[in-house]
Amino acid sequence: MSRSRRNRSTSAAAWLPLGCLLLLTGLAAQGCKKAEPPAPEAPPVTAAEAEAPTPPPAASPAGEEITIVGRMPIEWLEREVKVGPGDTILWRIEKGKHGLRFPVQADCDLALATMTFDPPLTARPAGGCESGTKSTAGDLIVSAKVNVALARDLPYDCVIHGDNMPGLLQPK
Ligand SMILES: [Cu+2]
Repeated sequence: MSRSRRNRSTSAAAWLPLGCLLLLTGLAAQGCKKAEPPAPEAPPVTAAEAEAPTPPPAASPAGEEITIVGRMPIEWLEREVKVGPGDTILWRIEKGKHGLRFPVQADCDLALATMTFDPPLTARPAGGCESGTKSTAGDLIVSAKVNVALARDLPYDCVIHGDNMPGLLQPK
């Protein structure tokens, strides 16, 4: 059985060069090459389909400006805030003296890996990182441009008031 099949295919294959020769004697040497592999023309279609989903990411840069104010009695008014790539977070003073603090090193690491702080945060001797402090109403403590989506909730608190003044950034 298998032998006869082989013989058939061999004989069929033997005919192809003949067809090529016939074409070669005519104009189209390339026409013969195209006739041999019909399969290679299929992949380009899937490649074109794969290119289609790319446009959406370009639309994300239009982020929003999110303000979080520190005030007295001690609190971040916007205690839980959802943020995403393209957003800019502004920590401002309403009343009292406050600063942004990530007291846990892993949270500081996540913050620095996903956002650009202006002015830059500084390392704390006890671990984590923090901004400077401000105390005049309306003053900007620090801003953070979100570059990458958060993979989890990101807690922070206050340089002056510590964990009595908790805040939370959440992924959108
Ligand atoms: Cu505070």
